Amino acid sequence: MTNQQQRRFEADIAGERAIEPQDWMPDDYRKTLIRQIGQHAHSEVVGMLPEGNWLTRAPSLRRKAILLAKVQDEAGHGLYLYSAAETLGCAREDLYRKMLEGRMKYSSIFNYPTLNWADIPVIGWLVDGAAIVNQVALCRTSYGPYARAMVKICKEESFHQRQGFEACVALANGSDEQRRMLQDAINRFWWPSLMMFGPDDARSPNSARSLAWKIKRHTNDELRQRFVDNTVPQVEALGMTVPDPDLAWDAASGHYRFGEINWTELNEVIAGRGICNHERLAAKRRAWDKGAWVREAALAWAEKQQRTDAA
Ligand code: FAQ
Repeated sequence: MTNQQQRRFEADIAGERAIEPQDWMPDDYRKTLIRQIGQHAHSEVVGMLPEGNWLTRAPSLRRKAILLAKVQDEAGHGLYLYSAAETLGCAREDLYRKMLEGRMKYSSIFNYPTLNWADIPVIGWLVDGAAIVNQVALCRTSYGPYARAMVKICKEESFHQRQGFEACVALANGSDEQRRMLQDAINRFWWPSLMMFGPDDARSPNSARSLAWKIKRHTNDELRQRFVDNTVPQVEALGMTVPDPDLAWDAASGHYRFGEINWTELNEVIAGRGICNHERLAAKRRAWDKGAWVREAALAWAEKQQRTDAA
C-alpha cells in the first residue's frame, strides 16, 4: 500500500464515489465486505427453507404460484450476492462451505419455524419488510457491485412485501379462525423481525468502522426504529395488535417507543442454539451432498467445451 493509494481510497469514500473491484482498498474493508455480503447471501439461500416448506400446502393455485416465484427470487438474490462477494477475490464454494460448517453466519430470523399458513404472509410482510428497510440503505453502500445488486434485489423484495401484506389482508377479512392464525403469526414473528437489525448500537462491534467506510449508511437502531415506525400503522390497519405492552406513540419525537428486545434470545440464535438452526444446516448439507453430481457434470461439460473450443 502506498500513501497515495490510501489517500485516493479515503477521497473516494468522502466524495461518495463507489469503490470498484479493481480499485485498491484496505484489507479490513475487503474482509468486512466479504463477511457482510457472504452472510447476506447465506441468508437469502437459507431463507428459502421456511417458505419452501409451504409450497406444497399453499391454500390456492394463485398463492402457490406467488410463493414459488418468491422462493425462486430469493435463490436469485443469493446468486447476485455470491457473485458480488467473488469480485472481492474469494471463492463462492469456500464461503458456502464455511456456512455449512457453521463458521459463517446467516440471519437469525430463518431459525424460527413456520407452523401454519399465516406464517407465510407474515414473513412476506414483516421479514421482507425489515429486509427492505435495511437493503434500501445498502443501495448507497460504498462498494459498487454490492450497491448495484441491492437495487434489483430491493425491487423484488418490495413485491414480496406487498404480496405478503395482501395475503394478510385476506386473512384479516376472513373467519375468526383466520384472524386468530394471523395474530398468532404476528405474535411469533414480531420480535424476531426486530432482531434482524442486529444488536443495539452500544453492542454492535462492527458498526463504527462500517459506518466510517460507508458500508453501512445507518446504525442498527436507526433502521430498527424506521421499521417499527413504518409497520405499526400497518398492524393497526389489519385490525391486529403488536405483542409489546410498552409500545407507545411518542408525539414529541414523532416515533413509536417500544419495549426491550430479548437480547439473550438473539445471542442464542446467532450462536446456533435457535429452534431450527440444526434443521436448517442439515437441510443445506443434504442439498449440497445430493447436488455433487450436478457440480461434477457441469465441470465435465465446461472442460469438454474448452477442449472443443481449443481444437
Ligand atoms: N442474525 O456488529 P454487528 C433476507 C451478527 S434479509 C445473525 O451489528 P454488522 C431477505 C453480525 O453478523 C436478511 N447474525 O454486525 C429474505 C456480527 O457477526 P460477526 C439478511 C447477526 O454486520 C427475506 C455480530 O452479530 N440481510 O435475507 C444478526 O455491522 C425472506 C455483531 O453485529 C442482511 O444480511 C442477525 N440478525 O451488522 C430472504 C443485510 N445481527 O460476523 C428470504 C446485510 C447481527 O462479527 C426470505 N447485513 N449479527 O461475527 C447487514 O446489514 C449487517 O450485517 C447487519 C449486522 C445489520 C445484519
